[in-house]
Amino acid sequence: MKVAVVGATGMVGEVMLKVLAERNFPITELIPVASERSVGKEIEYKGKKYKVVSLDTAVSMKPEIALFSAGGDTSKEWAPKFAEAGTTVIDNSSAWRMDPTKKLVVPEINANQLTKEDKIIANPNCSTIQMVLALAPLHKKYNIERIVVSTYQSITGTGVKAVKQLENEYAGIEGEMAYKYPIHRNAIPQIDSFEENGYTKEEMKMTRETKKIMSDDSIRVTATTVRIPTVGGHSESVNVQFTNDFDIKEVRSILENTPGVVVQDNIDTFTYPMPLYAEGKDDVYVGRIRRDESQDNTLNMWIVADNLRKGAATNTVQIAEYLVANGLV
Ligand code: A2P
Ligand code: 11C
Repeated sequence: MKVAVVGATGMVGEVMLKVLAERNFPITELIPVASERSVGKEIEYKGKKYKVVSLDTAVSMKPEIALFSAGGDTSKEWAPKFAEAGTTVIDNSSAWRMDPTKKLVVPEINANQLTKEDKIIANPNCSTIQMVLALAPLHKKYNIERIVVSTYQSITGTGVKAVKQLENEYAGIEGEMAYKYPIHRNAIPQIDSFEENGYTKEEMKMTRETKKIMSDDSIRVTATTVRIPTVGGHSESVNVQFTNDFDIKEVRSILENTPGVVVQDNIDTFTYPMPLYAEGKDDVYVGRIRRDESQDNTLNMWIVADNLRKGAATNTVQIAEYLVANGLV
């Protein structure tokens, strides 16, 4: 497979390269792509050096697959050009997610919707992926009516400039700010810009993308998304109300048998997921599983995953793996 990684010098792009190498993705030719300012720069893949090329050059090289993580504007403009050249694009930006002609895929849930005709495939938002991976099997069994989610999100979701801001704050150096406020010793209840309804874009992504991935518009979702000074992954407090009652042991067993989910839940040993320990891992960790005693058929849980891995790079690579395994590219 000839594979282009668009945004190869970025935070997610770098993890994409790492994940491709780790999983031994069948690459015959790697094409790292970034902005004009990075053309000619070298990146390393499996111990070999590769020169970064421009988007124009990459299109003309006609890769079979292009993994995109270079921002929404780049995706909007360039994904159709790759698709036109016969490349299948898997896009990690928000550009195509809610386009009704594009599939929004978490492989464990809905990769079976993919066909050869899908030339631009959307990868969901990180905070959505980890939540739906744990909720999809429970929805199948008990039918979700409503989700109330609050997030505690890693600064790596913002990119290198946020990591730099936190480092500067630790060191007491004044520098460029990724956020409107200090992030060290803080919690910022705003991720992305505000929409007219008073919710942030991140909150509305969790609402809209969840319905699309689960193919169920009747699921009601309300989210509050918060940035905290962590780096290992996003954490989520999820309260979910089902139509049907559940047995907590059965819930645990369903989650334990869900590919990609790892249950870390033992209050006797103080075992629960935390971003410090999720960092660098591909799994979605679930703990603090307990009945909401204030309301019927309602469950509380705590979900943690590395936002750069399953939340972005790993999910994208898994989509590519599915395409290859099923002869769709
Ligand atoms: P570059 O390193 O040349 O700026 P991050 O989200 O971590 O900032 O990374 C964004 C990635 O997307 C980088 O690899 C960046 O390349 C790339 N990128 C940003 N803007 C463009 C663009 N207009 N065309 C191609 N790649 C872009
Ligand atoms: C964050 N979820 O943590 C965002 C980053 O739509 O892919 C990813 C934004 C997106 O800030």
